[in-house]
Amino acid sequence: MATGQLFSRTTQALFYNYKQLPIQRMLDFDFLCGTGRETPSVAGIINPGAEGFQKLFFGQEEIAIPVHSTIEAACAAHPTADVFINFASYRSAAASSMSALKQPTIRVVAIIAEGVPESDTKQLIAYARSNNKVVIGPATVGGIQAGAFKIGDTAGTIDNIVHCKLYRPGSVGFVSKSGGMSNEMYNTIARVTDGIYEGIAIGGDVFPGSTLSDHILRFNNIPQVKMMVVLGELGGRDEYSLVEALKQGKVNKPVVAWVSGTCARLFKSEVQFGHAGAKSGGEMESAQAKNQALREAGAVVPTSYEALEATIKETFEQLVEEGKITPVKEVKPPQIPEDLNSAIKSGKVRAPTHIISTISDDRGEEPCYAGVPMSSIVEQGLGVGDVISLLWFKRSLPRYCTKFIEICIMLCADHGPCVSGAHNTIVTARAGKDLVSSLVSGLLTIGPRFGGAIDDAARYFKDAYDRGLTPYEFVESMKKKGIRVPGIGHRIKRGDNRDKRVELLQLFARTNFPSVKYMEYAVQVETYTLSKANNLVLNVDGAIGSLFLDLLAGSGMFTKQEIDEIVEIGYLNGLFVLARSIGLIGHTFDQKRLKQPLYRHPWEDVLYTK
Ligand code: Q5B
Repeated sequence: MATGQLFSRTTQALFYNYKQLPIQRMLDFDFLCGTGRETPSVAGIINPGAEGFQKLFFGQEEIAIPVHSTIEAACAAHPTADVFINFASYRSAAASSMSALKQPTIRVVAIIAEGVPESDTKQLIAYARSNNKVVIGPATVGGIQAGAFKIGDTAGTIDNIVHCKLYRPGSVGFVSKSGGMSNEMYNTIARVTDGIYEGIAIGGDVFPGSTLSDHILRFNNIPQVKMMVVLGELGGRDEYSLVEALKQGKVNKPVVAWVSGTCARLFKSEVQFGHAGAKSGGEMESAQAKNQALREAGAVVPTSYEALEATIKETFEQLVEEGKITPVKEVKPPQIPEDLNSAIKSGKVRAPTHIISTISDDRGEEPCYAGVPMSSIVEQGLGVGDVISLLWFKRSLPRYCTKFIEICIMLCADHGPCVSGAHNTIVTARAGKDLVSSLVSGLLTIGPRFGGAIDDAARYFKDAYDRGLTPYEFVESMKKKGIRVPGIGHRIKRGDNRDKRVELLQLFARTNFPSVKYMEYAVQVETYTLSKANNLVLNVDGAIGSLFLDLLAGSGMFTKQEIDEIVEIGYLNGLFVLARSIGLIGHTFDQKRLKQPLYRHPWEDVLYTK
């Protein structure tokens, strides 16, 4: 890199703290710079305590930028990345900047945070000076070398960067205290010259890591920089080191300078402007005194800020006339692909969605279930049966229907530790597995034999009833096909030891349902199967399956087509799955609470045979 150059088209930075937007803006700037900027300007991200990769765009491509948990690890992984862009808060900016300065690979540190303690900044400055390193900031937006490298949010949006022609180098070196004003000046300079070669905002603190004169002296050594523009501000004495440099003849290129804050004299008392350093102290620190001193030292100083643009223009045109500047040839920057989200927002494009959902919406003030806001569910005193009717059936069912759903859930919540589901859950919990593993291991046993016969019971009972089959014809036709009647039969319940749950459901339905024709049909089937074997009772699955058919058909809330669809899709096993989850969770807690050891089935209970 030539003397004075801080950055080049191959400069890469390490970015401290993951901030998606400024990093993406740096990468977008790289792309804007065209083919000269082939590598992304951010080599790695340091996100204390986290490691991995962050996906970002480099032009149209997505790239994965490595994330490191420490500054040391990042520097070791990216030895050619010599700029450290510090987006730490003011609390940790000094410590992290010092760590970065101590890394042999780091040459430039930019500190964005405002409010870094002055004593800490002084230590950073002392360390940087004695180790030949450069600090930009604190309290800075950063800097930019046009067409080569940009720090963080410098120069604002891509539109502004294009507007200010920062995608290619011009002939002007610019340095200011204020980051906000630097954006303004990039515009001004682009209007009246061939543009910026490099721009730096040193930051508004009392003790900036590098000074206006540091950068002017550096620009003076960069052959491509033909003239310089300085924007100082009242407060502090930084501008006087530039005055000294000018007086000593250390600067041999034209310097246009303005110190803002001349209005401070209109105030009766001392005035503190936005920056910590922008405070009108004694006369020497006034904008007027500094402007005068700069003028006397040889800088071109206009009579007001309003005249600054014309002064820059005149100076530039004179250099062109003298043949010292050949204005750069205009190039057309590449178009940055627009982000899909912003393009959609502005109505420029439309994109297909990947998911369609009709049961709930959480985008508003509160989630809605099938259009009913949660607060209304709570205010109306609705229960879990109503929530199920909204989320599964997408409608508010009459109270007797939702009560029936709730009774199903209560009655199926558990049936002791010996059934398939509970057994699996208990074994899993005792194997030291977590709640979800124990729960799903139990749930996975729900199927055609255990608890998951409700849908098939509804399908077969409906088909047989609707086709007018007698119970005899129905059961025998099933037997011929070799299919066990779903909803019939139980391991422990008998004709003389009925399932209480079935009786309770039947009682509720007989009292509340307008019609129980499917249930009565199931009872007739049971009468016939019981004549064959005493365990072939209507079981809880069969009772729920047949009664839900009555609910669907009798409530007047579903069309025939909807009922067929519900039966076809198979909604009703969901009732058992939901209910039994309650019990399986209970069994998991029970085993854990009892600190039960690993389960091993006894040899005596296994028939070993050939
Ligand atoms: N046979 C439930 O069988 C069980 C027949 C049948 C015609 C039938 C069996 C069955 C249909 C599926 C069903 C839900 C496997 C049950 C539940 C939840 C639970 C569980 C709990 C809880 C029981 C003996 C003879 C054989 C068979 C014949 C049996 N079932 N014929 N239709 N449905 N049902 N499942 O006792 O001539 O001797 O060869 O598959 O509805 O899971 O509490 O435990 O809350 O957790 O093992 O209530 O009925 O009878 O297999 O020895 O058969 O009866 O063909 O005839 P078993 P098997 P044959 S509720």
